[in-house]
Amino acid sequence: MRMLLGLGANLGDPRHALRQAVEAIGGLPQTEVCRVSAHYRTAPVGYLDQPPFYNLVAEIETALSPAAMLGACLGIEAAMGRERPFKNAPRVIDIDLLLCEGVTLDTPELTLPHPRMHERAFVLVPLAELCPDGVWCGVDFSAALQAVDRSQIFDRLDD
Ligand code: PH2
Ligand code: MG
Ligand code: MG
Repeated sequence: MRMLLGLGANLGDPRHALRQAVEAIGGLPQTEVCRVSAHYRTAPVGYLDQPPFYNLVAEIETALSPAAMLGACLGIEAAMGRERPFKNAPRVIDIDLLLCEGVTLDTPELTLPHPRMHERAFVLVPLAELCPDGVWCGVDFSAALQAVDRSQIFDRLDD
């Protein structure tokens, strides 16, 4: 199954953490990383008193279910030292499932498509690099892309 993941980090060496996390995702069973956006330096959303984030979006192909992939991503976060002191707190790494091909889901653990992806420049701008027409596996986010506030994106850096 094709999936889109959103990664973010703003503690320690965030760009190294992004690379390390992508590598770990590629090392999961029956999982291949197909495409990865550049790194984007972005304004924090939600809780503002923290350093800028680095964000990327990755497209993967996996035989894992969405629930299994969520568990695996939480495992990678934990192994990398992720702590959760409060909502939207600074973090060494965050790995979110954005879209899973053909899947809509609303459980306490996981909602797909990701409920806030359409309002987040730090997701939409890297995603547009992979899907310039604003459509991914039949999911159309082109209207959100038109409306995106690019002032929230400070820099694009090659990984
Ligand atoms: N993640 C959040 C909340 N705010 N802001 C930026 N710029 N990047 C993120 O990845 C991010 C955020 C919740 O996970
Ligand atoms: Mg997140
Ligand atoms: Mg998360």
